[in-house]
Amino acid sequence: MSVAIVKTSKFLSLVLRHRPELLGLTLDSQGWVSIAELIAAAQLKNHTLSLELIHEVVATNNKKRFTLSEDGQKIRAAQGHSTQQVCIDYPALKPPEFLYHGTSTRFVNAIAKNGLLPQTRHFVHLSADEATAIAVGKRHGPVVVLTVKALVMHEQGFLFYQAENGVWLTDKVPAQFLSQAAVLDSEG
Ligand code: HQG
Repeated sequence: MSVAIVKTSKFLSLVLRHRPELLGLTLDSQGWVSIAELIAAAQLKNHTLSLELIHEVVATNNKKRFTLSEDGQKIRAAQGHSTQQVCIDYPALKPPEFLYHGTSTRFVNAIAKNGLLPQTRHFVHLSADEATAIAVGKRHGPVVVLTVKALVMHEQGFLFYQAENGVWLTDKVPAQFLSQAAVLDSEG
């Protein structure tokens, strides 16, 4: 993947998930912003952004981080938001029996005590498979994969959502629904 694509993907993550105000942009409550406005706002701050570049990032992104609106006029981050401008109404779904969360060994004690919390993001992010959870956890250091008893939680009234890129979301996971699936070192 080209340097320009990776750079643009990181820039779009920053603006569409965390700091739209850096470009003077306002996202709507569902996270959408007009692509034309985004390009113009970026240009004012000397960031090169074009429709072609945006389309290439959306199409090639390994995690499908960005979604275009049906009419192609708007873009949003599929998940991962921290900005208070956004509160996406994801449809609630019945989860599979188990979901997975990859994290660092250094967070394990706090998670055993307090459960999984969204921290700076709007939701706790969960993966459908262990391999993905390992990749997510590795970003933070030596990995622990936690198994979440998602269906039991659902039966007890906890809500689960799935972003359009397949990432599962929930508000919190109390510790009693967690168990340790695997421990790997950060190279593992
Ligand atoms: C940990 C990436 C202490 C949690 C990924 C995680 C994902 C606690 C860290 C998406 C805790 C937050 C999200 C508690 C949770 N005490 N630590 N009670 N509860 N934590 O990055 O899930 O590449 O905000 O385990 O692929 O790692 O950006 O969340 O380690 O889908 O597209 O606090 O971001 O996607 O870290 O990753 P993050 P995450 P992108």
